[in-house]
Parts: sequence; structure tokens; C-alpha cells
Amino acid sequence: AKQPVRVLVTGAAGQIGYALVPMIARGVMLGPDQPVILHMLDIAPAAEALNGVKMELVDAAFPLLKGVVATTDVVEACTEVNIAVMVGGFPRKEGMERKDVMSKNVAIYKSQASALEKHAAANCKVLVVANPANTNALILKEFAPSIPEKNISCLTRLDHNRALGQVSERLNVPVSDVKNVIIWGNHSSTQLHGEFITTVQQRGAAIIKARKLSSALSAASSACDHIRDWVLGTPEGTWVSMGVYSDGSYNVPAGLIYSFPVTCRNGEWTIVQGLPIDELSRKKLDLTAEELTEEKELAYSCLS
Ligand code: NAX
Repeated sequence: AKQPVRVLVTGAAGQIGYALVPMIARGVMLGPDQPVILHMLDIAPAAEALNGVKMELVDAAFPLLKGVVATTDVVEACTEVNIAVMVGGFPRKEGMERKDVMSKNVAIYKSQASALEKHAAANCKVLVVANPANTNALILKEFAPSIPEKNISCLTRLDHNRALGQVSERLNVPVSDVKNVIIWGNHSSTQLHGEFITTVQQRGAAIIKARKLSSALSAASSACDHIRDWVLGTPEGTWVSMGVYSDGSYNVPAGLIYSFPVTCRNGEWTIVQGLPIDELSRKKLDLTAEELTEEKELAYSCLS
């Protein structure tokens, strides 16, 4: 029998966490024959809610779920984890300056990076979901230098899946017949262009309007897709979008966490090379890189 994989979910008492943990426990993320131990972290004010989630996980009697750690202690949460899905963060509240929000998230990601650095399993793979996702991932990378930079990523798969969904709806074909869209750059409104693009960019806002809550099931499902493809590989002839540490491909500045088209094999992603970039796309690729560079500078100015 396979050894259980330890999967950390931070912000596990939140909306996305609530949708994500049962998917992981059912094998959606790592496959139907992979046992898992869930590590769930949240902050003290959410401790009771977190315990409620743990009670529901017990009640669901998932055969693959071999254990649950529900804690507000970051060291306990990070100990020996093989996969870390970072959903917890500080949300932007009305009237707050961007810099203040950045500063809170920089502090969170700095301390969680240190805990992962010291206590996670060697070769732990990290996915940052919490916004600003690219920059939180970059801070995490900076403060967890012993984790290989190839192991630190951020989620742009939701935007990728939203684009697949839009193509499927517009062409009236099943979404399983659509592949190889690309999200470049930041998980933000600079990622794409055109009317189709505006729909994808503003999809999050449209969901809040309709549901009075932000996307959760689609975000959770995309996080599972991201890790599954990374660990188990992308299908032949298919690429996906992942926010990863730029090596300068496509003239994107090195040293940013930037979304690229990637294929995955043997637990490693590779940027798809040689795709043609037209003039409009070039402008957009540069614009989103500029935005990320500016965000990086803002984040660094919060470090003291
Ligand atoms: P919620 O506010 O429902 O949940 C966040 C949870 O994180 C809360 O339970 C909170 O107590 C916890 N938390 C706060 N600080 C923490 C800390 N230091 N350590 C551990 N836990 C902490 O938000 P939810 O709707 O679940 O969204 C979570 C994050 O995902 C947000 O930052 C959101 O902006 C981001 N998103 C990113 C997406 C992406 O594609 N990259 C899409 C979906 C989502 O909007």
C-alpha cells in the first residue's frame, strides 16, 4: 500500500478551504489510490470553525483520509508536509491602503516560509492561492531558501480553467474538447486582452455579484488540478498555466513569479518554449511583468 502524503491547507476554515479539504480527502488532488493526511492551519479567531471542519471530515468517513491535524500552530501545521496549499492570507478591507494589505501578507508569508523551510518534508511542493498570489509566492521563496525554487508556485489555473469554460460555452463544445489556453503573468486584471478576456478577468467579480460570496468551489477544484498535473503529469500534447519562478523565458524578467504555459512530467514543470507571441500579446506580457515588478518592490519595501 502507498504511504500517506501529508497535505497542508492554510486558511482551512475559510471558504476555499471548506471546498478544498473534502476534494483532497476524496483523492481529487493526488489520485484515487493515494492515502492522505490533512494538515489544516488557521488563526486563533477561526479555531472553533476549524474544529468544525475537522468534525465534518471525520463524519464523511473518507477511506483515503488517514489522519487530520487541525491547528493554529504554524510549526505543527508545517511539520513533514509533502504538499502545501497556502490559502490563508489577509484580505483587503474597505478603506485599506494597498501597502497595508501587502505588509500584512508579507509578514504572514515570511513567517510561514520559515516554518516550511525548517519543518516541511524535503522536496515539499508549494502552491500559493492567497492574493496577491504571485508576490506572496515570491516572498515565500525568499524566506525558504532551502526549498528548491522549482517547488514554489502560485495559482493561475482558475483563470486558465475559466478561459477553457468560456471557449466551451461560446463554441458550444464540451470543455473536455478545449485545451492549451495560456494565462501569462499575474493573477490580476493585466493577464489578458479583448472582450473574451474581459469576461475571464471579471469572472471573479461576476461570481461575487451572483453568489454574494467569492469563488470557492472553482478555486478549490483548480488548486487540485494544479497539484494533480504537477505531481502526476500533464496529458501528452496538453499544457496548463502555472505561476512559477521566471528564468527569463519569453523575455519575461527573471526573478518574478510569473504565469507561463507549462508541461509537467515526473513531478517537474517545464515552460513550453517557442510559442509565437504577436505584438499585442508582447505588450500584455510586458505590462503584467511591470505590474509584478512594481508589486515586488512594494513587498520588499514592507520588509524591515
Ligand atoms: P476566506 O476569508 O473565506 O478564508 C481565508 C482564511 O484564511 C480564513 O479562515 C482566515 O482566518 C485564514 N487566515 C488568515 N490569516 C491566516 C494566517 N496567517 N494563517 C492561516 N490562516 C489564515 O477567503 P477565501 O474565499 O477562502 O479566499 C482565500 C484566498 O484566496 C484569498 O486571499 C483570495 O483572494 C484568494 N483567491 C485566489 C485565487 C487565485 O486564483 N489565485 C482565486 C480565488 C480566491 O479569491
